[in-house]
Amino acid sequence: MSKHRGYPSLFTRHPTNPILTANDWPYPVHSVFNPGAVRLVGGTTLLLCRVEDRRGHSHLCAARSANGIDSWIIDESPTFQGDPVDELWGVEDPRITFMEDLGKYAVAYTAFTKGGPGVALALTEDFRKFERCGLVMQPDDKDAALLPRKVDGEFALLHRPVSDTGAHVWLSFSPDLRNWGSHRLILQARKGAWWDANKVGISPPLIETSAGWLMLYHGVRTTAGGCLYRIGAALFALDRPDRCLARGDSWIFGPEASYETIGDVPNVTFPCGYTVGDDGDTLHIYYGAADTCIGLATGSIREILSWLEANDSLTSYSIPPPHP
Ligand code: BMA
Repeated sequence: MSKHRGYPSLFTRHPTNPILTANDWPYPVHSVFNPGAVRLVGGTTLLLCRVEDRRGHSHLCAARSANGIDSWIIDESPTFQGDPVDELWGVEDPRITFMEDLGKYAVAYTAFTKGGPGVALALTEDFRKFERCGLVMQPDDKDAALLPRKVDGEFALLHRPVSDTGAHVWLSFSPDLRNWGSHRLILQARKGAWWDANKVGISPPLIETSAGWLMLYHGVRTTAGGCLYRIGAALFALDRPDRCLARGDSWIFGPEASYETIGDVPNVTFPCGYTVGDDGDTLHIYYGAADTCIGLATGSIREILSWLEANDSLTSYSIPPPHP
């Protein structure tokens, strides 16, 4: 494993990054970033990209590639647009989960409503036709993803509501994907000088491993020069996804390359999707860089888990107690 400033590099940027930019789009767009990702049956990688137009409104557009790196086939027009009334300022930051019981993909996304950003869900089998579930978490709430199967008979949704106490990751449960309750605080933003003080949110959906659900989450550091969006790791129990087993002390991926440090919003690395290679270990994260373009970085699930074990900081902040 290579090192950067003495720290292990858990992710390697693809040499052709950024792999997708606005210039690749078949119709006029301002920027493309924060894609959800999935490997379809047959191996094709599908990215559901957030695409921003010159009004500042976003829609989602699908790009497909056999190798997940290049030769993308991009839909000729927007794939999924905001509902003109309920999502009038657009749809952002999709996270895709294949729902084992439903045999469908669920897309959790940020719906920009008149009341601010909230969490909405849609189901699809082919990323061409969508069944909208509408807003499931009212504003201010974003950074949502479903778990692929029910926990104790209920669907489980990670999301990030904002309150006076900060922006933390919550887990909520539903019998039908529409009515949500049994809310649990599962990952708190730290305080003070920490890289993930005050504001955290999941990045891609949780990654199932033999050790537990691996969460890659973003932490936001507010500085005099603007916000820094970096990625850290935590682990949750497979049968009790509200129970945090480990949390890394430092970030493991952050803005360094010029396309990550320069753009509409500088110093942002924001993955919303991942795929896993045929070996079951190679992890590809697809991320928005500086809210402008899309990068690909590759790591090893095994190495991230070993790093987490060696750099676990659970003792240095307060974890919410597991539910009885
Ligand atoms: C977050 C989200 C992301 C965005 C990031 C940096 O709050 O809105 O869509 O990439 O800010 O601007």
